[in-house]
Formats: sequence, C-alpha cells, structure tokens
Amino acid sequence: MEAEDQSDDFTYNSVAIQSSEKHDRVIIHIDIDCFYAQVEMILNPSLRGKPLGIKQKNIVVTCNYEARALGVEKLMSIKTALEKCPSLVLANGEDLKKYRDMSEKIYQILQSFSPFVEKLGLDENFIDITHKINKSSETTTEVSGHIFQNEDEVCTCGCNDRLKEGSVIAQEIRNQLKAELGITTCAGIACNKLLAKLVGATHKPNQQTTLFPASSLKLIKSLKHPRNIPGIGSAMNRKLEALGIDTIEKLQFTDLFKLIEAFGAKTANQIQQLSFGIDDSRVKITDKPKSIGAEDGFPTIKTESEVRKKLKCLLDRVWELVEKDGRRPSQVKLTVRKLHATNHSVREARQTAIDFMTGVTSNVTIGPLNENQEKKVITTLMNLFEKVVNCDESWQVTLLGISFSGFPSGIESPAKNSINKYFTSSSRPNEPLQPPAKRSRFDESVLQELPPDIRQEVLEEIQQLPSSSTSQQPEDFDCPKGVDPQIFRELPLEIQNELLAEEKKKKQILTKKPNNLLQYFRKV
Ligand code: DCP
Ligand code: MG
Repeated sequence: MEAEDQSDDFTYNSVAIQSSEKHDRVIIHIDIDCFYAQVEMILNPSLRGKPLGIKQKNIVVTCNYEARALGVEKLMSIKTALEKCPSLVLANGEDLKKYRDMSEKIYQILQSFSPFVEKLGLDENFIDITHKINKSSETTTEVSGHIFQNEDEVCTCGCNDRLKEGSVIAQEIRNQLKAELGITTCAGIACNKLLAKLVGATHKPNQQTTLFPASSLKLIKSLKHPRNIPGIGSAMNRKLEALGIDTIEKLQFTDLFKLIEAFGAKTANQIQQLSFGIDDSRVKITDKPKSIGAEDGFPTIKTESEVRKKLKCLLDRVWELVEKDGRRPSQVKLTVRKLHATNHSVREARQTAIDFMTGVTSNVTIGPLNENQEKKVITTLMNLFEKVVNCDESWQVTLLGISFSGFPSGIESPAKNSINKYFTSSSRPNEPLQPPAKRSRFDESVLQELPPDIRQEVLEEIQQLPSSSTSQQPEDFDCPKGVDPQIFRELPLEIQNELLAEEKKKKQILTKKPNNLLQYFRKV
C-alpha cells in the first residue's frame, strides 16, 4: 500500500518488499529518559531541578532535560558544556554499577508484563506483547499518548486496534516503572522493532507515541539520511555514499543487485527492507550472559606483588557482578596484555576450573567470597599468570582481566529473570505440543494458551536455552558432529566453545533463518 504512492521508479524490488510486510505484532520500545542523570537524581534528590551533566573523562555522556534546555548536549565536552551552561552541576558517571542495578530492576518489571523482553544496552528494551492483545476481549477505542501523524487510512488487518490496545499496555508499563522505581521513560508502539524504536523518539521526555502502519513510510522518510536508520553504521554509510545513496528514497529504489554487489545478498535485502520500515526480526529474550568479567588497563606493572594487588581489586569488582547474577561459576579465565621490548603488546588468556566452592550446591544463591575462597581464587589466577608470563625474565603487563564462566543452566540456576517463571510448574505430561523431554519442566498449559506462531517462537527459545544439567559436562552435552565425544571432553573449554560456536554457525546457515537482524540494534 505505502510503496504505491512513492514514485514512478516503482521497481520489482519494492513489490517484493511490500509483499513481505506484515502488521501482526505489537512491539513496545522503552527508552529511559536521560538515563544516568535520572539515576543520579533518584539517588540524590537535591539534584532535581538543577541542570545536571554526567561526566566520564572529559565528556558529558548525558545530561538532564534542564541542562538540555540550556544548550548542553549529550557527548559534549565538559569545557563546551560549562561554556554553554556555567551553572551545570557535574556528577561522575564512571562507576556503572548503579546504572546496571537500575537497568536490571527495570528489566524485571518489564518481564512481569511479557516473557518476550529484549534488553538493548542498559537503557532500552523491546517488549513483544502480541500474545496479550490477542487474548484480550476488551476493545480499546482510544490511543494512550500521541499518534504519529495519524492517517485516516485504516489497514484492514486490524492492526490499528491492536496497536491502540498496545498503547494502553505501554502506559501501564510506564506507570509501573514510575511508581516502583521513580523512573520516567519514553515508549514507542508499533508493529515491528525498528518502527517502535524510531517512533518512541518522536516525543521526549516522559511520553509515548503509537505508529499506525499507514504512517510508517512517513516516519522512515523523516529520518532523511540512511545513516539515521538503526543498523546502518558509519562503515555501511560510507559505502552507501560511495554508491551515491544519500537519501532514504534512493536506498528504497536502488536496484537490489547493485546493493548485493556492495554488501552481499543478506545485508542488501536487510537494509533495503529497513528503508521501507520493514523489520521481521523478533524480540529475542535476553538470556543470562555466558561469562561475567572485567578488565583493567594501566601504564605498566612489573612485579608479581603488583599483579596480585590488581587482581584482588578486580576480583572484588567481578565477584560483585557474579553474586548479583546468582549462578555459581565453574571456570575462571585470566587475560593478560604483555608489553614486549619492541613496544608492541599481545593479549593472552588462560582458563581453568575452579573448585573453591566445592560442596555448595548449584541451587544455592552464592554470596560474598570468604577470605579462604578469595585466597584460592587469587592463587589460581597467579598460577594462570605464570603460564602466560615467564616470571624468571623481566616482563611488563598493561592489562589484567578476570572472567568467570561455566555457569549452570538458565533453567535450574537461581536466575531471577529467565523465561522459566512463565513456564516452570509441576509438569503435565503428554500434552500434544510438548517441548522435548529434557525441557519437560516447562508448563505446557501456558504454551497451549499462546497463539500458534508465538508458541513456535517460545519452543525455539526454549531449545536455545542451555541444558538443565548442572554438571560441568552433562551427559547429553553438545558435541560437534563428527568429533569423538571422548576427545572433545578432553579439549580445553575455550577450544570446545570455539568448536561449538562453529557448529552453531553451520547449523544457522543450513536452517537459513530469515531476517535475523538482531545485531543491528546492538549498542556498544
Ligand atoms: N551513554 C554513554 N556513552 C555514550 C552514549 C550513552 O555512557 N556514548 C550512556 C549515558 C546515557 C545512557 O547511556 O544516560 C543511555 O543513552 P541514551 O542515548 O538513551 O541517552 P539518555 O537516556 O541519557 O537520554 P535520552 O533521554 O535522550 O534517552
Ligand atoms: Mg535514554
């Protein structure tokens, strides 16, 4: 419908693109207003009402809306910001812990509305609430919040009504975030992730906007330049400019084969679809990380006692994150950056099993390390260090990193925010559409209530969760095809992971999942 009034250049490409457009989902994108600044104001209410900037090194990474009204912008240098706004109050934002904590609390509230929540960086989330809309018997007549350039044209598929209902749920979510955490947010409500993210940014702060599909091309075109489409980064933009593509319209109507030559078939298709506001990528449930760690860089360290001291500080920091995560690690990895005489540096990492928590069962939430445990970890790390650095000769290191991994599965671990809570219960066996046996802890009755396409997605999601066995190498552990399991077991964990990752890649190529655009939204 939308492409028809575009131009006389209407091509085969746009017919193909148009025919793949669907409006059957309701996606909410939530973005926290001036995130770091809000956290600081919540922790210290005396900052409220004053222009506030959050500094990291010599940059204002964000600022509250009072500061924005006085000319301060995100990512401005401190010097310029103070020139623009001499009354600017600066708070140090280098310790991310408080922001991570708030982000985690927000994520948990969002999860109480839908199991389909995808976290994007610390301050953005996508929530797929399609299944809630389909189940609801209420009819909503009013949109909550703004409508992006409302058109009279109403799509016949019923999407407008679904999106209206979505806007009411978005309002409930935002109200709850405000009531429980005191945090204000913006929301975008649309039928895909791309459009939800874009439309949410049209009214800020503390507002929400719904996009009906009839206006999606208007929204996309308002971005003007392809570089403003999430997922089109600077490298891709340079290539597009080299092809003379410097407007959204040009990207829409460039011959697909020209794009394929420059980007390959997959990316070419993806970016052209995005230029029409089409994005079939699904909201991917954010799972717990496979490893938790931190690194610290410094000018140089030349003695073992300095290394020990640095490792102790790093361990404190990393263990706090492990504790918060709640799962018990079984592996620890040390990363070292060595500085050679020629002045070039090389990173090396070594990993080993850790047994300092022997006796603690996997379903006990872990706590702080006691003195003895801490000693054991540091000794293990120092042993790894000696494998990387020959301490009999002179050496210099400029970075140390600690990372824990080998966590038990998401299903039985004390993970707070996993999809489990929607699906774990006393199991009712032999329902028609059962997840495989090893996932039998999932409550099939909940699955049965979901619409078929969502059910399929959930089943896929469940399949992707790690195995529920808590032993380090469970009996049914994954082993790449054609590799002797016995030999595989003997390999270092890193090599095992590498082989498994390769195997996974191969499988993905074979199953050719379409439109898997997950990476394009990722923030650094
Ligand atoms: N951030 C950062 N470094 C960057 C960009 C962002 O540290 N280069 C941090 C600070 C922000 C947070 O990430 O508070 C979220 O980034 P946003 O771009 O969403 O900005 P804000 O949430 O601060 O403001 P807005 O109200 O515009 O969303
Ligand atoms: Mg934000």
